[in-house]
Amino acid sequence: MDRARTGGAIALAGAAAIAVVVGLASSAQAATTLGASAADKGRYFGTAVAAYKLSDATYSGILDREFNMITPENEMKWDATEPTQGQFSYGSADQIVAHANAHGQRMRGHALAWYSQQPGWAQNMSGTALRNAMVNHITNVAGHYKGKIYAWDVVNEAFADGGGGGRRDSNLQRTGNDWIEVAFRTARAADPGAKLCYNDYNTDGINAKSTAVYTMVQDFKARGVPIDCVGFQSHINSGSPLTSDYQANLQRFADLGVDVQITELDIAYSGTQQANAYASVTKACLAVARCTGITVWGIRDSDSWRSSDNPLLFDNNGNKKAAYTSTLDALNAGGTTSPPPVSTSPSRSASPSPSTSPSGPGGGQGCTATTSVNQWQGGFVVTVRVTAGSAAINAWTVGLTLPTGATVTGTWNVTRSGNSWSNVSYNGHVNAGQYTEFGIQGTGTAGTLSPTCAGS
Ligand code: G2I
Repeated sequence: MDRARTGGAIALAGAAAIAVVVGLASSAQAATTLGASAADKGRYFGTAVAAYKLSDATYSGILDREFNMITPENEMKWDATEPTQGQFSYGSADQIVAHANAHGQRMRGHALAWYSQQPGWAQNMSGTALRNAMVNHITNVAGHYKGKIYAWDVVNEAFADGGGGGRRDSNLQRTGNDWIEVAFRTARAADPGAKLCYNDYNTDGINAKSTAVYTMVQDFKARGVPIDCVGFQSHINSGSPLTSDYQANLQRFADLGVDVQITELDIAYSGTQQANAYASVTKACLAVARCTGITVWGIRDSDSWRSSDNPLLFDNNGNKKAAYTSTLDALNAGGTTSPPPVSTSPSRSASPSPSTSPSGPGGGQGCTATTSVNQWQGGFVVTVRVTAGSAAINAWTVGLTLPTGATVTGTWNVTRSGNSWSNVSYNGHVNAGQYTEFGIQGTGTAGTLSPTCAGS
């Protein structure tokens, strides 16, 4: 990586972005925020958000500076979204989604089916009535947010703690062991573009509980149950410590053909021990190609569900802690030396900076595109994967022609112009050898596709 390269774009108020070419001696330049650094590695860095805190300027200031993925801490749970059966209430969750849209952040949805935080009416249900209520809930909530969610925690915390390796008892579990796969199939039908995750805690090392989840994922993949990702909450504390097999555990799940994500990270250690543990978790994610991102469970220590443990990256006043610095350093150190992304600055423009690479065309800035098709009677979803070549790219366009009779009804993570499909603001930058994905939903038959890719 000894090429000079293009510098950043400066957005002028109300005017088009102009590219400023800056010759850099080296392409390595440390990113200064968690989100930008993670994006530089083809990943995201997110946090849990409470809607009622968005009006707190310190809170939202840190949120919008540092994080490019948001999980609603409570606002998308069953008790919040369907307090009365059949009557849906999306106000607080919509507020968070609107904030994310306004600030170029993506959304993780949390959580469609869970034994906890059920509304009272569901807690009192059982059998077929509860099963039907769960399906109706997932259909409505995932449908309401269709196209707006990067990944859903479809099922949360369904396995028992301890050595038994079995399912947790709950009213949902008592509707029949297939409730989890029914939840995933229902979510896929409601929002075919969202990644569908299973999410749990105390599964952060190789143990009986994580192995039980592993066995389920293996079975789902073998039988074609739609599962795309596994979330590892990673609520680390002395009773549930960070273990040396953390990375190996992520890797064994990734090897099953699912993405893995750290979904609710907080670490109830202090000082250097906490900083080191955050760095270890970050390095583990960066070392696993299919670990697509890290989410911490809150911003300041005072925002934490267990605030007395001070388990987060910012102190009560919003100052960066040692754990913040170690996390950012680990992000910056991980992976290859690639340029800071054009797509993650707070003043991002809607389109990527024009490419004016001094190395010119053919300077190794290529990409390849591959497709996978999920076809059913009358409809399809095409997932297109854009993989950068031997150098990072900052923008891409895929050429893809669908057969006559196929009609596009929805897309995600992409902007379309006829048969040209180009990156959106947050996914133009793809590190060397890394990939990003976009989706096309349609009616008719997708057939055999021959995509081309141009990167710059
Ligand atoms: O418990 C930590 C997390 C474990 N994994 C699943 C997550 O969804 C869970 O998050 C926590 C939230 O951080 C808390 O904020 O889930 C708790 C509920 O299980 C949340 O606490 C609840 C309180 O228990 C309620 O009394 C309160 O009404 O927050 C609610 C909204 O503020």
